[in-house]
Amino acid sequence: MSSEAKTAAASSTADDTLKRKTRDANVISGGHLVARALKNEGVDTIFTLCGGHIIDIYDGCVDEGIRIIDVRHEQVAAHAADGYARQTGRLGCVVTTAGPGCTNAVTGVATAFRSETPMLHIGGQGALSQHKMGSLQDLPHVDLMAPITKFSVGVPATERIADLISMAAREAFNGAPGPAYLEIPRDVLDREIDISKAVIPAPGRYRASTKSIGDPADIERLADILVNAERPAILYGQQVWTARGHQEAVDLLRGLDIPGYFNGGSRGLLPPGDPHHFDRTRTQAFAKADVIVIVGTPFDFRMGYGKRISKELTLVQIDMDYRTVGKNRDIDLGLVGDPGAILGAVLQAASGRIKNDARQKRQAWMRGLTELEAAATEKLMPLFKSDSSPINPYRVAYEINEFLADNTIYIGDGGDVVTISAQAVRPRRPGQWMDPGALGSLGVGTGFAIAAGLAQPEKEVLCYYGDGAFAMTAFDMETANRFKVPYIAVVGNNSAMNQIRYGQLAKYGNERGNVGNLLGDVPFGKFAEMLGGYGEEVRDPRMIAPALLRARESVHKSGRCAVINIWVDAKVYAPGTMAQTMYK
Ligand SMILES: Cc1ncc(C[n+]2csc(CCOP(=O)(O)OP(=O)(O)O)c2C)c(N)n1
Ligand SMILES: [Mg+2]
Repeated sequence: MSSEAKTAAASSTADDTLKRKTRDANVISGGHLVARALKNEGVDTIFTLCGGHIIDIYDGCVDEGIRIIDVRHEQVAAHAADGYARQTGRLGCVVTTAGPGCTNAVTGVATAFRSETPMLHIGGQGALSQHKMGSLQDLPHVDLMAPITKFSVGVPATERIADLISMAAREAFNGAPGPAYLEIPRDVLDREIDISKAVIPAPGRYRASTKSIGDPADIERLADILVNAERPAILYGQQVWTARGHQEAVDLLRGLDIPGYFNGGSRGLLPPGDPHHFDRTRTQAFAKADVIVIVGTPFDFRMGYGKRISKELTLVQIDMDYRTVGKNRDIDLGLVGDPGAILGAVLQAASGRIKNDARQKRQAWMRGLTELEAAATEKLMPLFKSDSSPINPYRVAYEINEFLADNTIYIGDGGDVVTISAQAVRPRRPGQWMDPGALGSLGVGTGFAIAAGLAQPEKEVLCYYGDGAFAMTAFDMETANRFKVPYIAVVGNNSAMNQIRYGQLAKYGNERGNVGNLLGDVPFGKFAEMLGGYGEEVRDPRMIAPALLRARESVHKSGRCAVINIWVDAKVYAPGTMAQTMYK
């Protein structure tokens, strides 16, 4: 009798793997197959919170040398897997137990879905042999995860585990990336089989290049459009960074003299002060441009669904997802493929055709926009330098930007204070801006910070939280300390869910507007101290900069997170909040 048959015969449900675990090299358990397949896919770290349904995966990870980062809440594990993928460019991986382990991770997976992050969620499930009998933590996970993933599948047999992981990885990188979910029942995971029966796609041999450029004729058309353009502008979105097309994106701006605008993870593609970097004049540029190219960001609420873009210009859209091009807004030319590959090919096609008269006009257009940028910055300066008390959140944003080092990864997690910070904070390098993206999820910060620290140990990590957002996931600051990836946390504390409160006050007045949005005054600096780190309360705007420096020093010296809790004026709101643009 083969060991596989013996195993199957011996167990009607999942017996304890560790008791039976054979060391026969020809035999492998489901959890070890998971680890083998993850290793083959280039996954070196999993984010998880333990549960009896998934422990054999940990045992496999120990054998394969895969790092296990265990957190205190599965939401953080999922955000961290997302953040790790954003930072490494590889497949992120979160492993949760059945039932509540999965439901707790939903927000993180959904965030990755709307942000188009390639990641794999592996979830436990009760044994197949107890299917529908009411086993512990049983839920229809595959149905639950289907609408927020690109691929949601149950693994029916141990033999197929590695094969289905390779399928999930392909799905995660298909077109615009996104999350995939695999449910593995406990008996499927714990079972041991002859390794010869397992389907294990060979590393490097089950995925093709994603660098497609679409229709070559459209590359030529776009090159023609751009060399003839006199007032072009390009907006780069999250996908440009996700697909690591940043060098080609920058080369195109420089090669043709086109002003660049950046949103989401593409912030930081060019350093502030670079002649092709623009961030305060998008509305003016889009109003006067003759050509606009939108790369890797949909016409969603952040773009007013494309409706604010003038009809009198040539609009080009490049996206990794065929379904996104032309959605919500008619376009003149659409290209589908890898942003970097397409932009590189366009520059190459354009190189021989550059016309000096058009280029000179583009340079003049850029000079004009540069002047407008400077004027817009000047206009903000009184707010940035405000000495008022309570502290103006614009001042906090300004001080944080002044404080950023060349290698600081900036994470924003909160409502209004973080929205305001986007007007001041300019990351110095690609990949150094992280935000939740279109799902707008509060609570991403802690998981992102842990992931950034693990993926980029030589970089500094700073997360700016609202007080509402901070309290959602802050307990995993302990995880950051435990795994020696301390970061600087700054809380803009207005003791409220202020971004929502604004709309309530505007709509229902002072009497009825403060309902369900006021929070207590919490000295969050003490939270860092409780975890063995440095904490400080700041009420004087002049004390922000020195407090940030003390935080940096303490994180360095103690290896523990620091929290600078800055008490800010609850009466100051971001312009978008006051115009309620997110709902328009
Ligand atoms: C998980 C989640 N719950 C609720 C919301 C709705 N929401 C958006 S902003 C906001 C207020 C956030 O408060 P805080 O983090 O303190 O930032 P503030 O607006 O006060 O600066 C809320 C509740 C959300 N985006 N995400
Ligand atoms: Mg708040």
